[in-house]
Amino acid sequence: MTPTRFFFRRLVPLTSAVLLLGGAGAPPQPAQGPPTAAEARTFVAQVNDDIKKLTVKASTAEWIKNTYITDDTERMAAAANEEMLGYNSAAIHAAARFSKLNLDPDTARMLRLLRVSSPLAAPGDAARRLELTTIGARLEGMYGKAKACLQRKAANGKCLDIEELNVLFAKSRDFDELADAWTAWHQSARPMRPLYRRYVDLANEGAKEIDFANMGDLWRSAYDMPPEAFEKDTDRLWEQVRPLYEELHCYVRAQLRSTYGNDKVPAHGPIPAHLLGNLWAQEWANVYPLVMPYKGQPSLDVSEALAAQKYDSKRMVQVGERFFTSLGLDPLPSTFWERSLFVKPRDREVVCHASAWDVTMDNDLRIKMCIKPTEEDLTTIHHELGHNYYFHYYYKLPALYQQGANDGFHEAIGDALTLSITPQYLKNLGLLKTIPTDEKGLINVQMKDALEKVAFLPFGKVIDQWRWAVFSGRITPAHYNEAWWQMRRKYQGINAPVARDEQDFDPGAKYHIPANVPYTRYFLARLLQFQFHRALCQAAGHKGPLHQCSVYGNKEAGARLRAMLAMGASKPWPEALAALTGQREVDASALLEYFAPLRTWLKEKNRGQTCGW
Ligand code: X8Z
Ligand code: ZN
Repeated sequence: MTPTRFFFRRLVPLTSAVLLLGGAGAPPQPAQGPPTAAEARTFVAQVNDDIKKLTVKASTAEWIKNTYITDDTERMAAAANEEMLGYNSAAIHAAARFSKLNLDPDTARMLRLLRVSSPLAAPGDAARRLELTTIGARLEGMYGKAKACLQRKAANGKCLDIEELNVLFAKSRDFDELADAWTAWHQSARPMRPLYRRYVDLANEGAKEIDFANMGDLWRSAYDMPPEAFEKDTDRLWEQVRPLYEELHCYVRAQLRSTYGNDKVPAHGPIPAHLLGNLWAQEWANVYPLVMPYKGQPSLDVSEALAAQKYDSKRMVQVGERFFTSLGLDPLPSTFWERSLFVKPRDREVVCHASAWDVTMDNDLRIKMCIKPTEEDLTTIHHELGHNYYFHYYYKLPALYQQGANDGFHEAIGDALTLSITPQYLKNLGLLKTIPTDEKGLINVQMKDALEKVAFLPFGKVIDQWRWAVFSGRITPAHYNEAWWQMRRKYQGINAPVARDEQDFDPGAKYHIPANVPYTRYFLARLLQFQFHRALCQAAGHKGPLHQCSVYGNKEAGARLRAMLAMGASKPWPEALAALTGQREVDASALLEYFAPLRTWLKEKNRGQTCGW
């Protein structure tokens, strides 16, 4: 994802939405004489139209590039993004004329959104702008095409793509095989280093031209509060959940020690990053079999059932859609089924990293994903459909409002629903045979959930801790990799499995860095989704512990959700949050409530251990 997309309504991973510019190229010219509120309203209306046209153009080029990576499609995407970003900065400058006026709330809000809605700002100079978008398209293409060529003799020079690597990381328990695969994948990011450095310089130049200190300052300004306050808030949230993460880390490290040996996993230090069942150590559910609290309990292995029952990708997406329609939300349009990409094509390179789109900003919903019959992919399908349902319920709003309340909201919708995928629900689908009924079974389920949700929290924070410091110049190119691992150690308590140096560019091995997708959104979403879940459960009249609630089939919960989705970005996010939950702040209380049983259990298990690293 290149920057552009962000705007684009695309995906979302990106930002979502929209912005930018109009096809024709230039924003409306100022009227004669002093600016007026009426002129500002006309200006905003025109900008919304222009943005829609330019976004559709860029989004179309992006879709084609993402589903068919070639030099040509990269060039087309770079050109469309260049045009969009050029309009964007021109419109931001033109809008400065209205800054002292007393404007109606919608006009004022849309002018604020205009400044911050694109996660990429580009220089006013067209050649430098094209250089920036060309590098952006190239970086994402490099990630999409990357392969990990294994070095161990036993591997026979085999090269794996990202899908094959994910399978290896999910299943392998061979320390050396994992280290080899980890090293090979990270090797593929090395050539991105000089490109990324230039990308940062050009993007910062663009951000400064629209009066931000740097790109990080621009990103942090998109939350309806001063950027410094937002940064503080993310620290506050991390401190709320850090104790739970440290308990989980402590227990998992001890279990990995018994699997891999005391010589491989330290008693007190960071965990080697390749042992957590995931290439980036971001979610750890794949090591559940190694850390399962109680043996002899019902199996929670949904992947096995999906494969055994020969679920194909379409059927998996239908399972996801059914969750949304069970809440009374609309079925997906027929074009979704015709235009989406569900399966990795055999004859061309694509960006397999999952994303959701509304390419023509007209309910043209799609997902792009290389689906495999695994539980992880079933969860990701719900995640992506959450984006699509947001698009669906706000696509009639002005372009500048076609975004999530903030980008964390966009990421949290589908995830909130997956919190209702309880063992009982899976049993009804025929994907689990028996379900846990007692306290031991409950702790097993909570452990599996925590490996996905809690383990992710520091990862969700660290990516942009690094990027914010890179954009501000606090981390210089000479220390890109060293700083990366310092932060990974500090927040996640993990270490690189093999020696690293400044030839390496390990940040580039994670999609969102070459694709320039801001990442704090996922950190926020991990907390917001529990707040949404708690509110939906209340709406559904659920009584009892939060972790036992499923809102599947509940129309009241669906109506509440739909009302928030339909707001798009038309109101500051605390109002959207209040509309659904009654709260005006993001906080970890719902997540902590959900995991209360596991936390008590972990404390007991870790008693006597020295936790931390
Ligand atoms: O990138 C994604 C989605 C697309 S917005 C598949 N996620 C993050 C990641 O994979 O790193 C979802 C969870 C975190
Ligand atoms: Zn997403």
